[in-house]
Amino acid sequence: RQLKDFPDGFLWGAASAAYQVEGAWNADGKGESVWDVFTREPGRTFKGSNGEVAVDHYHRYAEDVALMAEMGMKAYRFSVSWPRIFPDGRGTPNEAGLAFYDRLIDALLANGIEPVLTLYHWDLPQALQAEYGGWEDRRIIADFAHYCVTLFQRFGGKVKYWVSLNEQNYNLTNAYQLGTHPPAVQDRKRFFCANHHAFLANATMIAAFRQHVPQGQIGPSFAYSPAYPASSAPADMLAFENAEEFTNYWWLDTYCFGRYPQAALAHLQAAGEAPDILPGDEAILRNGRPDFIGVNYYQTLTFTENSLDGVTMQRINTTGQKGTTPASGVPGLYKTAPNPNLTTTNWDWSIDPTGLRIGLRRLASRYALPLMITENGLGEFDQLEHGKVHDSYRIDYLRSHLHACREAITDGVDLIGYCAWSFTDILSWLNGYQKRYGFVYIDRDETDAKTLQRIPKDSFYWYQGVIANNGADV
Ligand code: GCO
Repeated sequence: RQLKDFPDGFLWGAASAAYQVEGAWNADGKGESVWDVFTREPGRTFKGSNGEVAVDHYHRYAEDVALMAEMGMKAYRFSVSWPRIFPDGRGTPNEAGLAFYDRLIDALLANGIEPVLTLYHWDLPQALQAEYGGWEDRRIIADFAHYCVTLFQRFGGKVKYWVSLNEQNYNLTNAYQLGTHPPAVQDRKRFFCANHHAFLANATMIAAFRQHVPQGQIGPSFAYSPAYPASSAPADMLAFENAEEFTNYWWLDTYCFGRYPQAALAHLQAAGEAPDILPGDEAILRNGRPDFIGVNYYQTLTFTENSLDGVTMQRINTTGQKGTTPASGVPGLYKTAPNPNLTTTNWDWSIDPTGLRIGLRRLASRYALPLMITENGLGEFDQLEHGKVHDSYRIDYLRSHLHACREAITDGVDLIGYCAWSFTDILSWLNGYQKRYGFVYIDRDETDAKTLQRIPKDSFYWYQGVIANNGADV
């Protein structure tokens, strides 16, 4: 069987997020985000690392865009910092904040790089968290829409691809179940309510996007870990079905069909954990169908049955010590199990390129939408040796996943782009700089910003070649 080529105009890219790269945490009128406040609390992050400087992309964006151009990148996915635009979360926009993104977007366009703009990558204005609890209050819907419409009006003429919410599933699971992201709550009812408001905010903003940017494309980025059953035993198959509904379709069905998956909703209603759904909410959700699904793919997860008094949600591995991640699950429904067929990264994430092909096929047939890989990559301890980083492990990882993309395209999946995570090394939210993902090494660590010099890794030159021949060799 002949593998299909990547389509013409395929968006070969790489990605970042404002908090993880920009630094300049209080420059030019920027307000505080929840992460600025959270990282000041002792013990929240590895060695107390924070985004005050990060990799100083705010001041070095021109140098970074020049490296993107050298690499031949066709797309750059970045996020806008909401508190840079609205220091208090709402009101009158901060012109200096908007001007920064004008400069960045214009530099990208001047180099033939398509901007892919993420509206929300977790850096909620602290003012809104303090005033009404952020995502836990319905006032967030109007405030988020106001922020988004401000960006639609300002950038709608030059940005075609927009990502609505980044990894709502992962971020809010950390924020309201694991207690590892702000506001560090552990309460399932509050978790589902915060998600419900995020869904309403997402759909409301997408409806506004239709008016303001009619020629644009918008979709969420979802942290997608396709589920596998640990065995073909019916109890494991049922656990797998439960996990698909609770860990994937809860978000994807709601984004794409405007309704919650039925078995999961019935279970939550019986448990008293369902979100408060008001009259009119369903109509709002149905009006927010995206144009594409952004897929953040790192791994598959394998599930087995879980007893009623069994395993609950567990903290994730933030140490990079292999084999330390405990099983995690919901009693009576499912829990994770090791997959003996797969190797893992130092953070215990399974390495599964075939799982990417399977996942892309599942999404394409269930939702009948184009797909864009908005993140995929390998977080590892990198070593700078004599001014070089020989990251052959990253090249292997990326090559095998791009091959899986090509196979998925041959399977008929409408895949429009691939944004590797990440372009430069970036601040990991919880892991500091020990877990690096970039094509470009940054000379700094958690406590010392050092020179912040940009040093292309071996993977940089490899990806440059992939882009130059449109992926013909993967
Ligand atoms: C980390 C994470 C992030 C996420 C990204 C999700 O180490 O902090 O891996 O980099 O992948 O922000 O969208």
